[in-house]
Amino acid sequence: MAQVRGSASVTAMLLVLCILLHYKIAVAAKYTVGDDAGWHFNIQSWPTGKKFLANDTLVFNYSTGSHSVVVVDENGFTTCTASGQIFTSGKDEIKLKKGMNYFICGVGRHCADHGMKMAISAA
Ligand SMILES: *[C@@H]1O[C@H](CO)[C@@H](O)[C@H](O)[C@H]1NC(C)=O
Ligand SMILES: *[C@@H]1O[C@H](CO)[C@@H](O)[C@H](O)[C@H]1NC(C)=O
Ligand SMILES: [Cu+2]
Repeated sequence: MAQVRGSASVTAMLLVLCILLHYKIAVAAKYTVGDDAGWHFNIQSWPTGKKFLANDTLVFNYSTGSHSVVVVDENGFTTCTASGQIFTSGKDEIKLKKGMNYFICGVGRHCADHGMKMAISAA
């Protein structure tokens, strides 16, 4: 009898674990761009090796006025043309869309001269 109850609770635990894992996979993640260093010069390689999903949120952390975040298209990314939705709060939260997402800094020549640009592919 104890044997049966034991295996029943193991089954129940496995079931809960499966549900939790499934839930975790379905829930969108939040990333601070550049980790502790924040949104800074030469950020281009920060996304390398990370797996992003549509609806994940990026937090761009920087001191207000030093930088900005402009959501651009591929051309804006390539040519460092800051035309698109601009964020300037220093704590900007932007949700990734499925496919390619491009971000550049709109301040001075940070994009062109300091690699302050980032391309992220979200599955
Ligand atoms: C992202 O969020 C939108 C709106 O909440 C939802 O319709 C869509 O299915 C989500 N996409 C993914 C891949 O989770
Ligand atoms: C944002 O950056 C500031 C310093 O610039 C730092 O103190 C703070 O911990 C950062 N916040 C996050 C969530 O990384
Ligand atoms: Cu900048």
